[in-house]
Amino acid sequence: LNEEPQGFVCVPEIRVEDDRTGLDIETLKRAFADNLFYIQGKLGSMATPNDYYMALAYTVRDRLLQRWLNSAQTYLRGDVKVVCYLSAEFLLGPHLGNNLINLGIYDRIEQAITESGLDLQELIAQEEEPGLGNGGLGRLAACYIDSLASLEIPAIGYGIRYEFGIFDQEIQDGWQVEITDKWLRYGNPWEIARPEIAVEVKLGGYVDHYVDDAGNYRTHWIPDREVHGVPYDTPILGYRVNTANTLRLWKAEAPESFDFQAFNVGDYYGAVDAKISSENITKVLYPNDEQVQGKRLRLEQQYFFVSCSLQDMIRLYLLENPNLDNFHETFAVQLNDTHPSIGVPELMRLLVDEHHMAWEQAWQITTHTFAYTNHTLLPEALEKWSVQLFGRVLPRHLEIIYEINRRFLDMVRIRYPDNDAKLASLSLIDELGKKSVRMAHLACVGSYAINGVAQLHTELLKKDVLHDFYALWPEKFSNKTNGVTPRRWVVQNNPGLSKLISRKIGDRWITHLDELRKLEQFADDPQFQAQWQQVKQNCKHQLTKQIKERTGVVVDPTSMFDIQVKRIHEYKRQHLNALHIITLYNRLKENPDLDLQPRTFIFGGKAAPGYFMAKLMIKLITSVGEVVNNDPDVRDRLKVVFLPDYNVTNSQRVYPAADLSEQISTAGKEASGTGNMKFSLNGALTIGTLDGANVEIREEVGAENFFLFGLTTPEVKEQKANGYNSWDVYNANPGLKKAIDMISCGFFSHGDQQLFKPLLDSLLYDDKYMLFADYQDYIDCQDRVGDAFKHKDAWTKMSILNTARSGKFSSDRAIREYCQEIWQVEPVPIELQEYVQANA
Ligand code: B1N
Repeated sequence: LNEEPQGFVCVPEIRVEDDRTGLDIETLKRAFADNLFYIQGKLGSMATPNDYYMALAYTVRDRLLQRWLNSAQTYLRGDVKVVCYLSAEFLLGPHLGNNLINLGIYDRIEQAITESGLDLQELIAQEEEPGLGNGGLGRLAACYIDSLASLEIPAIGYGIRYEFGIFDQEIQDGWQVEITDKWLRYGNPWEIARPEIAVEVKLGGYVDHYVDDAGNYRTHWIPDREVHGVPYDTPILGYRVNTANTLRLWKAEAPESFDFQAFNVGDYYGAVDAKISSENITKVLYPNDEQVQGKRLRLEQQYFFVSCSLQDMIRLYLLENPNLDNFHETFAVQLNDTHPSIGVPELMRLLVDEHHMAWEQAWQITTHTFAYTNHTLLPEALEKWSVQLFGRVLPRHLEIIYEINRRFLDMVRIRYPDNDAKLASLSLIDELGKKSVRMAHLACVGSYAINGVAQLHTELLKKDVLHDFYALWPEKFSNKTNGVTPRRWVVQNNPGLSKLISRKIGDRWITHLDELRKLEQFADDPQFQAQWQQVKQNCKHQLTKQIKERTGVVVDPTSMFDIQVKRIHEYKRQHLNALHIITLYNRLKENPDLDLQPRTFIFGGKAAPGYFMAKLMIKLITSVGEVVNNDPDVRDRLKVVFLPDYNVTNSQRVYPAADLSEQISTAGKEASGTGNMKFSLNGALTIGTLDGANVEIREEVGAENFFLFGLTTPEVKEQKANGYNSWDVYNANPGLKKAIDMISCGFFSHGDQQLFKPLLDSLLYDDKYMLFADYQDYIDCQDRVGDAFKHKDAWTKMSILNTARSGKFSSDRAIREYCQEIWQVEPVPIELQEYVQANA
């Protein structure tokens, strides 16, 4: 035993685990070099920046694993309640920077990397972000899993591992062009595949009903297809805690048995086709934000990930319990919109058909398991599936839905005797026109809690879209105003501001965002104001550089940065913003010596590929930019920039640099918004309507620190009822008329009078989103913004107060409310034991 093999050096004071878990700089450097060699298979002389990134990512992942395994072991104890967040989208953004911050080793890694002769920022920039979501809804899921871990709540995020996430956007000739997002091209160091716990998912076919030998009614679903669901796990580390939860994303694969069967009958190509068609299910994210298309593959995606997830929960539960009687006491399952609402009949099927539970008991469990968050009131976003399609993909679930509906409507009949209208309006089945399943109704009936995502939105849900359900079960309804994680959206994306804040009030604000209030006392302090301005100015310089690199446009970093970044949608009204730009441009043309506050208008956002009007809005913005940016009369006082490929990575550079945040949707249309919160936290002032969470932001920061304009929700309704006519508004408002006429006569389109006609026609003859009704008020309000910006100190004070008073919009606050009022879960702190088992 004492004999040393030749050539090996034994250094007993260095234990094996130090290289994997150690946090001192020398260990980190050694681990990094080791991973470069043994995982990437590269020497420093041949390594690419991506090799270095991968080596660093694995170095960080090693340090997560210890926390992750400790967390998983703790949760397997029987008495822990676990939140399962079911979402078709998780818009995570890059992991590396975030994990360094949450682990608390950012500075050390920076030093280790620098001492290795490399640049940390460059390595961080190598990461392809997992863009597994469209916009706010998917990003909310990502913020919520960060907060769950940071609050030490046992949680699993369940979703889909799309091979292609949201497309990359290029701008060519002013138009959006979509490029496939091959985010997995160079591998994903953050995930671990778990093929050993794959599950089977059935699709299609028919249902057999029979009586078994013991006289029980049984159901047998004979599918025409089966798909394998393979979980890929990503650890989600909380901020400065040992909790590392799991994000479990499912990938569809062909089951080998199917290939084999086909092989036996000689149909090799048939088997290959079946394999391809199985794997299609998780190929690509549907790039539609708030617009459903009713496509079969989308239904298959939803069912696939929900079935995998519920089967996984049942498997975990049965590791510790003899039967499923108290399933709902271990799992609280949140439905992120109706996309996973097929979970209601699926849990019923699993309990009744597969585990032979009586319907009544299964229904008790199901309705004590699920809670449902609604994210939109837009009629075109409410999911409905044609009964015919539904029956073809999920024949057994259609039967179960009919049975749930039969029992539900019996109850409604007792509550509202002789009221066919009530039955029709509450039914899970829409019988008008093409019969369809209403997924929001299914979610309401199958859940014990229903919530909206901002106060106004929840009130509108109760008054309009879900009014009949509210009348039936008022106790199920509550509001949970959205929030964003201060780790990514302040600490990471705005280190300058974070350091300034922490110097003044300490760093507890990072986990207790309300403490930002302590900044209020410095809002008038000239020295603090100067530091505050300096931070903002630095951020604007950085964005200026980015803009130059990515668009070629040179902007003035001392001009007001007026920013609208979000999905492109008519209800979000980016074209109202464009009309303001044209109006200012016309003023300058009429009076070239006008004393106008210089502004840089920055837009970013993707349009759904099939949403022609949204794509035309992008073309309008870029076309206006082309004219304005190149007109010598403007003398650089106005610049218009369309930042291509707006995503999490790019957005992190945008929020810190904003002076003005554009939140200008038609009142009553934006459920909450979360970008509005990120801007305000980073010290931007908002120009906004009384819509979504804008209402609450204004309440918090104070009306005097918020630029309000526009119709209210009741006023929108009233004007529409009174025969609102945008044509009349256009004719009565010379400024508006001039702007519209210029677009119409081809001023921004090299004389082409047809190009923007569809957009203009919809404004002139319909104006569903009341742009013209809000135009003048918006312009007047913008004039007040321009004046206010001239007074630097007063503006800075408002900026400080916006940050100081935005603590409410932390996702930690939101998640605490969900935990206490919906999920009934408590924190479970994780003790860090060294993973000695591995060496034992
Ligand atoms: O959800 C966000 C809110 O802050 C936004 O106001 C809201 O617009 C957004 C179907 C959606 N609602 N509905 C969607 C996304 C994809 C899809 O296929 C609907 N997104 C929202 C977070 O609450």
